Order: sequence, then C-alpha cells, then structure tokens
Amino acid sequence: MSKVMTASAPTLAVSYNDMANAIRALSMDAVEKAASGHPGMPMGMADVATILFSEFLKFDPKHPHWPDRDRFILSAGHGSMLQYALLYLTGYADMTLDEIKRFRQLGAKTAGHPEFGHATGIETTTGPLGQGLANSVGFALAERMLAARFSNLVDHHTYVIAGDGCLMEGISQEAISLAGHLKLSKLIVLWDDNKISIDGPTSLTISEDTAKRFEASGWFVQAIDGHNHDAIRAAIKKAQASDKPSMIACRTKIGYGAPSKEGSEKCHGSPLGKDEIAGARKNLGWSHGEFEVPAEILNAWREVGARGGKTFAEWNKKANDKNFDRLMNGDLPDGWNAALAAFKKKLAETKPKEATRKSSENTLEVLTAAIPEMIGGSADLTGSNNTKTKAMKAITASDFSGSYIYYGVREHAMGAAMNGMALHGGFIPYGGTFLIFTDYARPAIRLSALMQQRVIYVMTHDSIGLGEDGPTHQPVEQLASLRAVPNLYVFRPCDAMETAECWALALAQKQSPSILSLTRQNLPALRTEFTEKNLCAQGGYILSDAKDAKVTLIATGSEVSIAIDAQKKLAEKNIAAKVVSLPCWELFDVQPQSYRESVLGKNTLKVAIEAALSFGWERYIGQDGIFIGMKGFGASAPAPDLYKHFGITVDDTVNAVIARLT
Ligand SMILES: Cc1ncc(C[n+]2csc(CCOP(=O)(O)OP(=O)(O)O)c2C)c(N)n1
Ligand SMILES: [Mg+2]
Repeated sequence: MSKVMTASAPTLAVSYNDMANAIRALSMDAVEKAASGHPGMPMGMADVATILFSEFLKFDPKHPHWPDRDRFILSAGHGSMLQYALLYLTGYADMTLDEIKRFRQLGAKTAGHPEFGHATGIETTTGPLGQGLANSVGFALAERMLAARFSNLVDHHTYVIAGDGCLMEGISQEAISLAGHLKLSKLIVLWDDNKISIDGPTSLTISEDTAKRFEASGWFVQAIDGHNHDAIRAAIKKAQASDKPSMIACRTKIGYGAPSKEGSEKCHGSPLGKDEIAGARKNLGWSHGEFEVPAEILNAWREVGARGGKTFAEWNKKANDKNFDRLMNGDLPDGWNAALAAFKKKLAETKPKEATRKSSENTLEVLTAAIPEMIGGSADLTGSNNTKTKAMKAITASDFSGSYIYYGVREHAMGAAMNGMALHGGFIPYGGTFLIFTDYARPAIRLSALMQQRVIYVMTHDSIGLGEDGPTHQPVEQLASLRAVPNLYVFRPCDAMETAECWALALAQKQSPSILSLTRQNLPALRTEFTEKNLCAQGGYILSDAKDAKVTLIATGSEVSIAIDAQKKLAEKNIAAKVVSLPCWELFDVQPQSYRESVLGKNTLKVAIEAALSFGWERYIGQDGIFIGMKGFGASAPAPDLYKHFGITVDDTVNAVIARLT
C-alpha cells in the first residue's frame, strides 16, 4: 500500500497499511495474552476503521464527551479489540497499553465486550448482536432532534460497524426499517461483510440479498472491497452526501493476514496461537515485538487523534448555551417539582377514579410541559398507552422539532433506540407498549439497566385486569422477571396520586431505567390527601393503619383497593388489619430495616395481593404468609369475572385470613 496523500488527510509519515497493521497486531497479541477473545473481526475491519478514523470521524480524545462528536458504535461487540486498539492509538488518556495488556481481566477497561462507562470513547455497551445497530438509530435520531433545537451546536454523524450476526438478528430489521422511514441520513453503517460467523460460512444459514433488504427499507447501499483504502474513502464520502441512511457492505477477510485461519471461522473467537501469529506478522510485514507499536506509527495515529482538537476548540467557542449544557448533563429544569406539586394538590381535590394509564397521561401533560426534553413514544399503542400529550408533535422525516415518536410495532427497536437517545444525551426518552410485550423488548431493557440509562418504559394493561384480550396479553410472570433485573425500578402505582409520584421518582433516577406498570381498568382514588412528601419514595408505606394490627395486607397497583376493602370487612369481624401499598420493591428493599419492619409489622400475618404470580413475594410474607394472586396463565373474559374466577377478591382475601386465624 502506497503512502496515502489526499486533500482531506494531511500527509502522514507512515502508510495506512502500517496503521491498520498496528490494530491487527495489538488485537492478536491481546487476545493471545488473555487466552480468550476475538481476533478475526478486528483484523478484518482494520482497514475500514483506519480510513474512518483517519479521514472522517470527528472526535477529540482530549474531549471525549464533546457533545457534537461523531458517534462510533461497534455493534459487532465481540470485535472489542478493534475499538480498544483505536482508543489507545488515537490517544485516549485512559486507554493505556497496560489496559490493552489486561484485556478481559477483572477491573480492566478492556472488558470482553465494550462496556459503556468503562473507558471514554465507548458510546454504548455492545455484545448482544444487533443492539448496537438499533442503539445507533436512537443516536442518529437524538442528533437530528438536537440539531432541530440547537442548529449551531449539533451536526454530526453516527457510524456503526455491524457484522453478519447483527444483521441476522431480528432487531436489525426493526432498526433499519425505522431509520429508513425517518431518513436518518447521518447514520452510516459499515457492514463487515466477511461471510463468516461462528458456525462457519454464512451460506449455511442465510441466502437473502442483504443489500436489497436495506434498499427496500429506504437506505442508500454501496458494496466495496473492505481492504481497498480508496474504495472505503470514496464510499464514506458518497454515504455522507446521501439523503438516506447509508449501508456500506465492506467485503473483508476475517483474520486478515493469518496464514491458515484467514477467511475461516477458526479465527472468529479464539486466540490464533503462537505459530499463526508469527505467520501473520510475516504476511503483514509487521516485524515488531509483542504489543510493540513503533514510535513513527504510534505518532501517526496520535496525529490523527490530535486533528479534532481544532474543530473542538471552534465548537467550544460558540457553545455558551446554559440550557444546552443542562440538557447534555441530564439535569432536570427548575420548576418541574413545583408543577408536579400543584398537580398533586389538584388530584387531592378531584380524586379521579380512572385507570392508571390515564393518570399517567394526565401526569405527562404536566411533566412534558415542564420538562420539554422528555421524548415520548409508543410501539403502535399510543391511544392505549396514553403516552402522547395534547401538545406533543410527532417526529417525521422532514421535521425533527417534535417530541413524539411513532415507533411502529417495533418494541425491541424502541427499547434499543431509547437507549441510544439516552446515551447520546439531551433527551429523556419514554416509550409505551403493553406490559406483556416487555418480553419483546427485554434485551434492550436489560441493557438500559446495565448501562445505567434513564429510560422510562410505560407499560400498560398490566394484569388480567385488561380482560377480554386473554392470556396471550395478560402478564403473569413479567413483574417478577422485571423485578429480578438489577438496577431496574418497577413501579406499580395504585391510583392517580401514586402514578404522579412514581413518574417523579422515575425521572429523578438519573442512572436507572424504570418500568411503570399501569392498568387498563379504572381504579378508585385511594390517596386523597395532599402530601408535600412523595410517599412512594420509600417504595412502600402504610396507606391505612390499624391499631394493634394482627394482619398486614400488602398490595400493589390495582389490588391495593382490594386490600382497603378487605381491611374494612375484617374490621367488621374485629380483625385489625393494616394496608401497605408497595409500589416499588427496589426502593423499599433499600430502606433501613427499622423502617421496613415498622411498615410491614413484626408479628402480623402477612397477606400479599397482586394479580400476578407469587414469585418473589416470599421476601415479604415469609413461608407462612398468604398470597392472593395468580397461579398460572389468565383467561379471556371481562375483568371482574376473571378476578372472581382466579380468586383475587375482597371475599377471597377476607376468607383466607379468617381461615388462617381461626
Ligand atoms: C444476540 C447474540 N446471539 C449470539 C451471540 C454469540 N455470538 C457472538 S459473535 C457471533 C457470530 C457473529 O458473526 P459475525 O457477526 O459475522 O462476526 P464475525 O465472525 O464475522 O466476526 C455469535 C453467534 C451474541 N453475541 N449475541
Ligand atoms: Mg461475519
């Protein structure tokens, strides 16, 4: 490869070949030292990455959080060494050669797959194939939406490297379909078209024309030799000029340079071995030692890393907008709490009897006005999830100034795109579907939690209370399974007041996603007094006390009113019971033991009421408590009939208590 001199790339003292080989060598060596990892992909995509970073990517390792930097997403996260090598070579201070040598070791920034928050320059956690690609749709959307609001401060690209695996995943179709529809022209996907995955050649499993799939979804598609630097450059230039999102199929050889394993699955996910590495060094003309990058090559890379400094400085001069800084920091605006307090006062007066999905909508009317960075949406259930407020305008391909996204029936991509938006910064995304379909979005929900992103899932129709749609639509195990996810807050409010409070808590959790589990059916107002304090903040509290209580009735959401009525009936029979509303287990479980004991009661009979499976409730009711809820799947019928049929009523509760106490 000749020394490259182009107008856009100031002359470097070494060839792009040398620079790409530095990535290859570091990747081979790091994987070998760790005795695990994926050398093939970084070796195959080293050329594409070298051209992208050297000539196109707008970045500044000295200011890795520069809001207007281009975003680089390594969707094929198993190729993590590609990213780590680039971060080290271009001069990110926290990505040292020692970190590269500690690849995949405990506490290293160089985890097996790129993890958001471990090293600067890693924009999102990848590894579950397809997620990064779908995140990138959120990144690109956030960029367009911010540009519509701050045209002088935001104008950047989102580049993605995706592999065969990313594109085989179903989520890829949801994502590219949405991106094509919204004409996200600043999104550029570089497909590592190496025709190899773990089991062997992709011909084993796939025969469609991937390029045509993108084209059919409204993308601009090019196909190039991914080892030809001029072709890579020309394609990225054309992609930048397109008014559509772009996919460049980069035909590459996995494990480029490895004498016997190049082009084969054998170099996908295991160390090459000493001899193979020696052979690769010879083939590549890389005579340097293990982890050794000669000064002139490192300097050339550092020069690439230093180029963005000027652009950053120019940008920084004009960046003096306090509101922009606030948005990028994710701080809530002044006054939102006061607006919510006024709303709570109104609720205490009006005492609405309504579904909590409706309460959520009413709360959103207040919150989205006070917090305009909230970006709503729904996976084709807007009218059912009550996610769109009156003033909200839809985002379209020609107008990104709105704040509502019609995601279409694409729950998984909705979750992943919301992750991308939250990661990009500037917005607080929330999106709705039925609680049952959290299962369709679960990998994205899990990543919201793992990446500590404030993404709010508005999940309505949260039990058999949805009625006639039947067991396919009635969640029974979802609450338990969502409560099992670390760093995910599951809120199940019992009325309008609790819904407002739970929304406030979800918004205040800057480093956690939340699920709002909301009803389809109407519920009575149970919290009818105004309190300045957010009573849901401790996760659970005594909603209705009783002197010398023998029984504690603990319930969530729609079943709290059953507990309140059961309390009354038990009182008539001289059985004192108190009622605990427990809208958020995660918040309750971190309260001091003294508080939890005072709420639950020490020597009372514990009765839990929740129209879901009992899984997990043992922690509150113990082995000898009573659980009133579901034992299996639901059924199709009007909701009141189902509650009776499944034994989740006031009488069932009262009878169970009496049977136990007498
Ligand atoms: C959702 C998901 N399923 C399975 C895996 C395990 N996995 C990691 S890489 C890979 C094959 C990917 O093939 P490709 O994207 O072509 O990567 P290449 O072998 O070309 O590097 C698989 C199945 C994963 N990481 N994520
Ligand atoms: Mg492949």
